[in-house]
Amino acid sequence: MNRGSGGRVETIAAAATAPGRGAIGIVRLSGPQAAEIGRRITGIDPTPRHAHYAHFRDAGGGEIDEGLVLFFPAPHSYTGEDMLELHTHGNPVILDQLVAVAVSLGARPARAGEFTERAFLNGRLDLAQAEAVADLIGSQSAEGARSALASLRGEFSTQLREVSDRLRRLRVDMEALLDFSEDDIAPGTRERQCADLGTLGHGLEEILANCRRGVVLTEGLKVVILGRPNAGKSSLFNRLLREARAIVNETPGTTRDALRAEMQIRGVPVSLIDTAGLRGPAQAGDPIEREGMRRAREALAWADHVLLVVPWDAALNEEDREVMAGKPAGAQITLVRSKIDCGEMEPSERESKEGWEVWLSALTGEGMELLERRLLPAQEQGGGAYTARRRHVIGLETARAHIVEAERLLARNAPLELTAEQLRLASRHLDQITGEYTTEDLLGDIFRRFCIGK
Ligand SMILES: Nc1nc2c(ncn2[C@@H]2O[C@H](COP(=O)(O)OP(=O)(O)OP(=O)(O)O)[C@@H](O)[C@H]2O)c(=O)[nH]1
Ligand SMILES: [Mg+2]
Repeated sequence: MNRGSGGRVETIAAAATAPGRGAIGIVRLSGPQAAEIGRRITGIDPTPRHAHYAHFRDAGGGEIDEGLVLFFPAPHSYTGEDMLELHTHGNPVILDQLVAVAVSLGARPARAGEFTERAFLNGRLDLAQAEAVADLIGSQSAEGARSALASLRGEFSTQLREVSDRLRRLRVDMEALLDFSEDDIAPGTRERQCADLGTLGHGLEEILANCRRGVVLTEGLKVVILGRPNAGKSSLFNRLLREARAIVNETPGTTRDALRAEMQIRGVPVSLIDTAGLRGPAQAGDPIEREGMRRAREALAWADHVLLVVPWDAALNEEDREVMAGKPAGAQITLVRSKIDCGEMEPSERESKEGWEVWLSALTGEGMELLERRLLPAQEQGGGAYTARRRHVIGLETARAHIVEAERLLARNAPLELTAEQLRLASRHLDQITGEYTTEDLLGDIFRRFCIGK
């Protein structure tokens, strides 16, 4: 990817500072010709990592600007290649001219994210760290920036590698047993391995919780309210917003459109959507209602967190199961057992076989703080927060599912090959997060979202 058609590593150039005017603007070059191009522009043979004052000239000797030139030889540079920085006055016209001169001398304009991509390809950063660079630049709050820095320093990657290493060791142990007959395996071995898997699963669970918080810090939270007609969806929407935005009425099918509102929970931006539900009272009778259902379905596909509202005294129905099955990968779901004031029940939070439940009343407001905490768990003091992406959450969830399956197989005395295969798959999904195992598509997807010069 670094190479031109001749297989040679190309030298790339781009303005590294934000577009617009400022006191200082920086053009960066990376690649084998960086030093030579720098010499042609400045007439200076720079000492590594020293700032030199220089005049910057075009190929015909015309002066463009004056400023500083810095040289960072490979491998101790951001990209791991020879890098050169030209610090000039922060005018886009000057920066464009300098990039053009560099290009006339053999460099090519860098693609979006290409500096960071090279840093990854040269082993300076792993993939999660490279993503943290973008998060650190893009973060909108001090907490967001802090957690991006933690990821950039590798705290997230280290935790992942620990789990991945333990998985690998367990798999090696297991594969070593394949050569023995069942009678030769020491008693208690399976039990011990089962327990080890359980511990691993818990470790992963913790990383996953941190990751979810990280995604929310980076991207905000998208919450979608679904449930049968009259379940109390709009009442819940209004209560969360603390204003009577949606119409509430005892007639089933009151809400026909999807309503979106923006709010904050403890400083984190939350987009909240109230819907008509997936089925509606007349079941796709009139076209307006049908459109409402379609919009509800669309909202479901977009959710980070689904609030499935079911009156406290009702059993789950087919529509509820449809919502559960339609939840996007990586999203969470909370079963809101509504209208508890009607049954004079206490607000509570519990885990059932259907998942997490919060029992509340949108009418009285009882239990709402439980729901808010469920949507956005409080950050423990000094708890290891780091930024994360949706793809990390999906990777971790998939890895966890393979570990759960491995545990199940082990407990049922299934052939060890099958268990070992589940562990191999779990490792692979973890390795995809740090980029130890990766594909061109994934890399393109990640780095093309950076801006030029990063
Ligand atoms: N007692 C009590 N009534 C509630 C509560 N929440 C909603 N209701 C009532 O239940 C009825 C339906 O409430 P909505 O919030 O409109 O329900 P919905 O799910 O949005 O209904 P549709 O939009 O028609 O699908 C209204 O009469 C509300 O006043 C609650 O917590 N307690
Ligand atoms: Mg409604």
